[in-house]
Amino acid sequence: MENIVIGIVGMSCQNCVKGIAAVLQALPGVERVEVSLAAGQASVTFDAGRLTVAQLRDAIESAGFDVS
Ligand code: 9UX
Repeated sequence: MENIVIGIVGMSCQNCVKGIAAVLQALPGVERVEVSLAAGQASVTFDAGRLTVAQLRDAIESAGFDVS
């Protein structure tokens, strides 16, 4: 398992946090997701054999947020 912290721009409330967490959690290969509104970032533990960091970033952007 690999862990990455991705900066997220545009989260304004806890529903944003929940939405991003749900989108990331739904990707096959994602094991653990922690999204922080205060820190503006997501910490994701994932199986690098099944998923790339680019796919994680794409999923966040598809949900309507910018990745920093
Ligand atoms: Mo809260 Mo986020 O009303 O797009 S869900 S700002």
